[in-house]
Amino acid sequence: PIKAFLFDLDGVIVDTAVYHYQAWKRLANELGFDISEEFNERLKGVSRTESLDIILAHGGLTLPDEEKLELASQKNNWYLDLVSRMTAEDILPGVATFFSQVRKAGLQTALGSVSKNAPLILERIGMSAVFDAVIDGNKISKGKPDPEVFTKGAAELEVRPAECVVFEDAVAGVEAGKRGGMFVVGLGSPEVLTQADLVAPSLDVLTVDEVLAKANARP
Ligand code: G16
Ligand code: MG
Repeated sequence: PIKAFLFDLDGVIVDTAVYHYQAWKRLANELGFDISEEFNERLKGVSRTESLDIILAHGGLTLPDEEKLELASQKNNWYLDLVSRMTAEDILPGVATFFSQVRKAGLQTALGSVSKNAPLILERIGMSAVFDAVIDGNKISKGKPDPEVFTKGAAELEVRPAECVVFEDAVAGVEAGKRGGMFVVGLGSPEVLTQADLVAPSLDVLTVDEVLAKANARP
């Protein structure tokens, strides 16, 4: 049976995905090209350095490592500027209700984010003490779609992957959960999150009982 829920941060708990997109778009524009919202799907759940590589390839640019480091830190500064203005009001609709159901159901929780800024964001939105385990970009060596961020979460909670449900909004994150051997709830569009076991537009329209029923019925 399912014992733990593992949550992605950006796009699941808060909509920082929009801030990442704004900051990357600004960087691309300064480099003389543009990125679309559709292109941005490829960046979701992907680490900062890998995201930059994908963007530079898109713009047809090859740059030396020092310059790439500078661009990545430039992007992060713009991003942090947006994050610093966040409050509990930025928590996505349905999250609070969903977490109270999670607690009532006696499930364990972990955060599984490849963001190095995850602890700061949790603090800004007042959710630092909510998770039983926090796995973020500072604790992992491989970003999504590698399953490391979720398998480490399961290990810290002392549960098996088959006892976990992952909540993800990104293609790379859904793949990470599936490769980790977990039941994956995709939050977004079924056309995009094709690998997910269950897809819903957001946590707002899901109940813990419904997720548990579907995940526990998995063959
Ligand atoms: C998030 C975002 C990605 C971002 C990555 C690294 O992952 O979805 O777009 O590139 O973190 O973030 P940072 O630059 O803050 O270290 P997740 O796993 O929370 O969706
Ligand atoms: Mg995400």
